[in-house]
Amino acid sequence: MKIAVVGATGMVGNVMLKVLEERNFPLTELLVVASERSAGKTLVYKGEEHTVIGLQDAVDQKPDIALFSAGGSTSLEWAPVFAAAGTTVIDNSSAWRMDPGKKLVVPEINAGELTKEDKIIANPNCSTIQMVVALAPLHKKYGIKRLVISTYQSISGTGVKAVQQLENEYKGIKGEMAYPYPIHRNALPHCDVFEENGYTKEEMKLVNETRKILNDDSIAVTATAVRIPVAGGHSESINIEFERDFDINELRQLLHETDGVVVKDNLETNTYPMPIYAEGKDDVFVGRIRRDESQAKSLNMWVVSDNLRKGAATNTIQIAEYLIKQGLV
Ligand code: A2P
Ligand code: 11C
Repeated sequence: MKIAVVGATGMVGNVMLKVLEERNFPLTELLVVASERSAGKTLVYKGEEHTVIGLQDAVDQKPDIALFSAGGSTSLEWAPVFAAAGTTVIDNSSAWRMDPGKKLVVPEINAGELTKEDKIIANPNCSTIQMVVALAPLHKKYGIKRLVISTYQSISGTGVKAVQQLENEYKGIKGEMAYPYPIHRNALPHCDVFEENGYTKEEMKLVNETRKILNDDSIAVTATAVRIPVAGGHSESINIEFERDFDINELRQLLHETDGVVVKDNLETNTYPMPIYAEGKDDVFVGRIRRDESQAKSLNMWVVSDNLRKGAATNTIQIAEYLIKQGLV
């Protein structure tokens, strides 16, 4: 398998290289791809240096799979070029997610829909992925009617500029701002840009991507996405109203048995998921599982995961692993 990582010098690209190495991904050749700005730079994979190449050079080398994380405009322009050359693209940007002709995949849930004809496959947004991994088995068993979500998102989701802003603020240095306000000692109810309906793009990703992945447009979803000064790992408070009632112990057991989910929920020992423990791990951590006592058939839970791993790099690589295992590339 010849694999290209497009955006290899970026934050997610960097984690992709790390995750490929950790999982001993079955690659025979690795192409690290970035913009002309990075030409000549080298990146290390399994102790070996790889020189960064440009996009056209990568297309010409016809990789079997290209893992893209180089922003939406690069994906819109270049994913079809790779696909036309026979490469299967797995794209981490928002460019193709809601395209009706493209699949939006979380392997634990809907990888079974993939075929050899899928040449551009979309990877969902980080805050959506971690939520649907926990929701999918609950939807199957109890039917989700409505979701009310509040997110507490790490600055790493914004990128290098935001990490730098927080560091500067810690040190009291004036520098470039990724956000319109300080993030240190603050919480910004503002992730990604505002849309005409008063919601942010990040909030609307939670609405639209969730329905597409769970293949159910009848689910009502409303969200508030908040940026907090956490280095890595997104947290989410999720209120779920089900169609059918549940037994809380059975529901808890179902989550225990779900692939990719780790239940961390013991009030006696103050055990609950937190970003400092989720960071660097590939699982989705679920805790504070309890009945919503204000409404019938309703539940509250708290879901945390590393946004750069399961929320981005790991999910993309799991899709690639599935394609290889099923002989779809
Ligand atoms: P470069 O480092 O050369 O700018 P991040 O999301 O952390 O900002 O990273 C974005 C990634 O996408 C980087 O690897 C960046 O490369 C790459 N990238 C951005 N624009 C382009 C482009 N027009 N062509 C190729 N790669 C790009
Ligand atoms: C954030 N979810 O935390 C974003 C980052 O649509 O892929 C990823 C944006 C995207 O701000």
